[in-house]
Amino acid sequence: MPDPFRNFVDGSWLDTASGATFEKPNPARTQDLIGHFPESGQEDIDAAVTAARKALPAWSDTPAPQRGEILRRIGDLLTERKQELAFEETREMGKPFAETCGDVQEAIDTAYYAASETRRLFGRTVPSELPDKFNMSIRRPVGAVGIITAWNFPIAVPTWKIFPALACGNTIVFKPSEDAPHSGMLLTRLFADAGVPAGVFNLVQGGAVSGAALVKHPGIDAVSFTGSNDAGSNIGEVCGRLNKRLSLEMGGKNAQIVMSDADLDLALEGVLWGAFGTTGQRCTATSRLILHEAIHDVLVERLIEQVQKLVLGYGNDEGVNVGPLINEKALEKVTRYVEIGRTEGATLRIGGRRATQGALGDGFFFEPTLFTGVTPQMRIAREEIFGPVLSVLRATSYEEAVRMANATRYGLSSSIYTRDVRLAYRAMKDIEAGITYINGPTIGAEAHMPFGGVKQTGNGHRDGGWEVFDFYTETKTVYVDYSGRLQKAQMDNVAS
Ligand code: UN1
Repeated sequence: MPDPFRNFVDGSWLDTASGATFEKPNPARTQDLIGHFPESGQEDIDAAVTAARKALPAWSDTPAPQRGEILRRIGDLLTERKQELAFEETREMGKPFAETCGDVQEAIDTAYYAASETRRLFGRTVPSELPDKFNMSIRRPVGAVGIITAWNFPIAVPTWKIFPALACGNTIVFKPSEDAPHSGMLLTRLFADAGVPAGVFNLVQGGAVSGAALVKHPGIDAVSFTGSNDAGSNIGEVCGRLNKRLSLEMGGKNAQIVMSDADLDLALEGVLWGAFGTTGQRCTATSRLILHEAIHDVLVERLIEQVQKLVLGYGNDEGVNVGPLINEKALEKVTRYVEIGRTEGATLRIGGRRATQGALGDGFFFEPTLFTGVTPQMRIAREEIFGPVLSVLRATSYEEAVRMANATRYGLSSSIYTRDVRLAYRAMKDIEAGITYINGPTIGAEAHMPFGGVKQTGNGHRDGGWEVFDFYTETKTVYVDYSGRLQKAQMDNVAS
């Protein structure tokens, strides 16, 4: 029998009050049912938030380095269970085993990084205007935090949020995506085994209704969300009304630019990985390739050759490069966008259909797809598809390439391949994105670097890196007057 697929509240595995559940299949072999998972309602969310609030005083009073010790144990357990977690993650969400190993590794890196930061949660000391007075800022936890994440990095992305939140002394209610509930559950079991005290971390499973109940719950002080722009904007409205701190990490339409002087072998490898890794289902996936006209045709031909060689299949099988899409809805969406591309007048060069040969027919597989002749006005050049569809645009100059790259409402990741150091430095400032890679693909963010986007990708916060610790702490400004008398700032220190 697999582990009970329940919520985890106040240190116990619980069924929902209503008994409602949802099913989760393996997207590569839809007859393989991962399990039935709880569909949480208001009562379940209430219980989880109550537990998180109850656990808050003791956890926030625990010395930060002791919280760090628990994070280190979590890192050790993730390391021990890496293979098992990766296998189950692939079974649940489809990307190849090597990629899910990378996903777990990202969580391991984040655990050790957050653990080390618990010895470094710096405040500041600043001179006072007045004599015998000491000014400083210290960090306090924000409180009980609601964390809602997507399914495509079901181990790494939750931990980008959970580990720094715990390091800073917050307690958590976590709602994973309903497309990756098992990974959320396995992660939770590991936290419990590492000695996270009861109530400090709570898991509630479910879909949009559970998520909405969590976001608007008065006991939740801050929300961190990774997912679609539609869901994120709704969450933003609610948090705006309720004055809750909110971090949003949403869509992307990331471009790789290749200039005429680029190392073409490197650029080719980069775009293959950036566009078709994770079946294009990363918010950082390369969905536009902007080629300088001098190398356009040769690179497109070479790319088509390589795309033909990609092996589709169940990610836990040897030799598979590209897994399935996550569900039927994703399949419909990607199919629709291929139709849109055709209607808009782009040229479909390869792919464009559901893949159904042999065993692929049992899953949500889609052929890696390439459009050329794409112009910046086309919807396939502007809208997030979240699948293995790459739109190729032709540019006559660096300036035009950058204009094309910026012609989208998103601004997450970006890349330029060039050997010209001047262009590389210009691109760092000219491309409107939270992340720019020079001579690397648009994917591959590291755990200890800030991660996030500009424009409609986010709302100004960053996951990962040192900046995330600002999101999970409130600044408390402290004045210590040791003069023994009343000193009036702005009056006692300035001659009339
Ligand atoms: C995401 O797609 O939500 O940089 C995260 C990358 C990964 C993380 C992607 N390390 O592509």
